Amino acid sequence: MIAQIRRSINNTYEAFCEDGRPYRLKIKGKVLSVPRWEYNPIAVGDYVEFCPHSDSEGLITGRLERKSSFTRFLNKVSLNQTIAVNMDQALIVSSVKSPAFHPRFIDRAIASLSGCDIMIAINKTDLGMDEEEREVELYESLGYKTLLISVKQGDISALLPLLKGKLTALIGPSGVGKSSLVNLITGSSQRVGDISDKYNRGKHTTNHALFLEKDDIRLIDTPGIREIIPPLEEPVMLRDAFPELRAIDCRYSNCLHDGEEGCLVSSLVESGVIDEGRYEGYLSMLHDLRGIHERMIRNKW
Ligand SMILES: Nc1nc2c(ncn2[C@@H]2O[C@H](COP(=O)(O)OP(=O)(O)OP(=O)(O)O)[C@@H](O)[C@H]2O)c(=O)[nH]1
Ligand SMILES: [Mg+2]
Ligand SMILES: [Zn+2]
Repeated sequence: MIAQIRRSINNTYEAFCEDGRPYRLKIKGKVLSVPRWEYNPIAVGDYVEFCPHSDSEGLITGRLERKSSFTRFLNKVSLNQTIAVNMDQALIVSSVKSPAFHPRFIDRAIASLSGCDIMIAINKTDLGMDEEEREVELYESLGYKTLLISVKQGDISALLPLLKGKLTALIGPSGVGKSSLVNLITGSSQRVGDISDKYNRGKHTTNHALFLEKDDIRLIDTPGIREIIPPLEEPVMLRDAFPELRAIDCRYSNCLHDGEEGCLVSSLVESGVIDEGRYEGYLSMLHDLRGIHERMIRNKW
């Protein structure tokens, strides 16, 4: 039988079967063959094969191929952690003022997504917007659908039609209002948290990913992430997460735009065609990725 994972807690997975019946599933020993660089074999959104041993419990025997994923590198264990999979689209949620708008987080989230469309929502517009507007225009010009919303004021009408008929993963730092948005849309009552006075950050209220739905809107709420390191992969894949860097026609098609001879990037950054903040964010991620690769080789991983 096949079921889709809705939530995972302590190696127990809540899933819904094709006929809508809920099951609690566990993984049997080491039967799942997953790449050794994966931290968690099963993520919310996964379709799994399982053997039922009652009408509500069973053992997972396999994982079906994923069409999309949100995965980051988990530094403390040096493995890729997958947070949500099989979504049609990701909604990267950011806020203004509290917590402050953080475009470099958005870039890192984009680089950690694959196989799905990406939209960006700027929440808490009731707190007022000023210098953030320029950044929002930048993402629009790069081809990302960008929405200004205020969950507090119930102002999400531009967003709602874009969620219909789709599975959408909500991704963003702690405290930007992901769970508040999910509650508003689905009528659920997940816990929402305060913003710390000292750090102007959320308090990591949601602690695991969760699948919720209302009518034909299906959502995956995820825990706020402080630090995203894109997953361990080829550096050129990181470059390709930046549409403006992917499009540069340098002498070598695999040019990483990091000081290579004949690379065109520096003149494009200087003339303002490419946003300097995004480019520097890219270099910082490239640097992270190279450091991780070197550490892996040194440790004969
Ligand atoms: N001013 C304002 N506050 C909002 C808005 N939306 C949510 N909040 C508040 O922001 C705080 C954090 O909201 P949450 O929904 O818990 O944020 P989250 O993104 O789920 O946070 P984590 O679960 O920690 O990742 C709460 O105090 C909400 O009431 C909004 O549109 N405007
Ligand atoms: Mg939350
Ligand atoms: Zn180049």
